[in-house]
Amino acid sequence: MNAPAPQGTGLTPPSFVKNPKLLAWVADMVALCKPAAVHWCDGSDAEYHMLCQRLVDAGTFKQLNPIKRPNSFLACSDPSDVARVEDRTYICSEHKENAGPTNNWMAPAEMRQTLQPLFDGCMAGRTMYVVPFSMGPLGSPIAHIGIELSDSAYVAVNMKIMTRMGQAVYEVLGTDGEFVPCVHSVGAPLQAGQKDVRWPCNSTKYIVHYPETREIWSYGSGYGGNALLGKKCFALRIASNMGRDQGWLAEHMLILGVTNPEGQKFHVAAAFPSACGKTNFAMLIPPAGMPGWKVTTIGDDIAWIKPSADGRLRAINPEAGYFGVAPGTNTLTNPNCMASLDRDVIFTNVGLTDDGDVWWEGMSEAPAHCIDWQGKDWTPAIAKETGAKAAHPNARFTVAATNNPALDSAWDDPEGVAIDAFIFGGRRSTTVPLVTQARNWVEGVYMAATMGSETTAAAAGQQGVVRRDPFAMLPFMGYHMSDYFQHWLQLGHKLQSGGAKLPAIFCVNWFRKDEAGRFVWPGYGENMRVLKWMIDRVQGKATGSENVFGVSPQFDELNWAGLDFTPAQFHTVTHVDKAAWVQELKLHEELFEQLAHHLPPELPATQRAIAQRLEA
Ligand code: SAT
Ligand code: MN
Repeated sequence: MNAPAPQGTGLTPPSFVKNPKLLAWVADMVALCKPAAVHWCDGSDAEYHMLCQRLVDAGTFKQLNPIKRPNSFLACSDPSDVARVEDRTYICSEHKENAGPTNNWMAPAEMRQTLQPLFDGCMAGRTMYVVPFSMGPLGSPIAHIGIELSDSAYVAVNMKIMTRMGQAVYEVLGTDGEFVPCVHSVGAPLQAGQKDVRWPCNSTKYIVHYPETREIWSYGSGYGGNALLGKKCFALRIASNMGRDQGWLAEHMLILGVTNPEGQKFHVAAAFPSACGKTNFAMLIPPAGMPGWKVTTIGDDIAWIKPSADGRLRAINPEAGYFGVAPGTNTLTNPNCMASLDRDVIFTNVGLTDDGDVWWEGMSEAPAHCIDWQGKDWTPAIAKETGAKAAHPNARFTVAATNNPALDSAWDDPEGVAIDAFIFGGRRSTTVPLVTQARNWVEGVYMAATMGSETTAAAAGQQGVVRRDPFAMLPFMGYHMSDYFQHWLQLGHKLQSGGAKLPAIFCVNWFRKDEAGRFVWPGYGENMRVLKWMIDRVQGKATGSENVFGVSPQFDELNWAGLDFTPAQFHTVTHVDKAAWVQELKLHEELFEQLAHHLPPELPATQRAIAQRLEA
């Protein structure tokens, strides 16, 4: 992935690094990983361009046509390294019980012994990049610093886009600041004279978290959340531990601002599993029938949320860029996103067109020919015959938030934005209504805890199976899931008893299908109609009607201007089918059995109340 590194360069740290703990740790890691050189990233544009050129020279990057897609590159990964590897992801807490039944666990001492021989010499022949980054606005009271050591230049350039990366981080860190150490290797040492491959990786993979010592060790993969350690590893798995200890929340949530025609602004944080349209929702453009409404993006994937002095929950986006799913994105589903991708983008695993641009399924009319993500010829005829895809279903773009035309003016505010509502959504073909509001905080936590979703291509493994995905955090929870439910309940209780008004909690499902298997709700920009109802509820303007599960809108409470959606269709996406819910509650029960140890009693109590309403 890197041109052969000049032996021994960078071993003397630059003068701007003044943190003794950091210097000692890097020295230890150099001794362990034995890189040929060390590059201390300064985060400058010049450095970014130099590293991109290095990746082009190594064959990892292809520079796209500079007229069509200025300053943009395409990387195609090894076909075995295309998504997060959940079965190789570990929470290595001292006690197994603290990882809980939903995480893989190994005792820290045993894991360290396992990793030691893998990391010993793992960077031979390569450069170790020292990547200093801040999750959240530099110096924000909600932000935290990490340092990633990686032997992948691809990781270094992606981290430049995805985080606040560079020399300024060392100033915030000072001589005694705290940082989360993150070690990453693709696990492909180069012997003297050995030719590198385009996408080095290893069939042995470990994504390891030590929650007590707040460390991350990742081996064998160069892809996405496996390798960009600020994202799921730090901002969710490690940060959820910090949040529990320090009284805040690290959530798999987008954050958006929504402004009504009167100019009043509200903020919403919404949790959906990976590849369920979070980026689309965060960049939503209201339909023509709803003039005066405006949605602005604070974040598209992760929220760090802390109670402020006035008892309100304030959220920041710890990231600075978007690592979004490309397939299905187009000027109709997400015009703001398409505009964001005009320039300065790193694409991974999409198709390369004959004029040096990119293409993916669902982007536009198919080109007559392109090179698919595996380097093979692709034509519509080949696709029809073999099912071959130009882009991998988990193909991604990496782009700076500042490219987004709908970026919220407060997206970089160190104080964050005050949250008015939480939304929890899964991908469910049946059972779960379009939108339901919880009657109180406990019921909202119940909704979030029992969320289910059909699995997507964001994780390796079978797709389309319904699994419970509490808070959309199943793959990202850094400790015992039941303790996390308890943390949410406690935080709500504490804020409420302090007199604060808690955010409203809603559960949504954009993905319900009819008997013929077609999506019924149009989704995308039309989701604004549901969002408006939520804002109406927050303002006490809509009555809704109670069902067994919570409060749902009546047909007339949604704004239908410019959309042909019949009461019958509305019924299809909102009705609560009793038999289906009896089944659904059994699945909730299974989850609660799995999580029985530590499970807050409020949750089974809520379930009993729903069961009783179903029987009534
Ligand atoms: O974790 S990734 O960043 O690779 C993608 C996702 O699951 O959302
Ligand atoms: Mn995500």
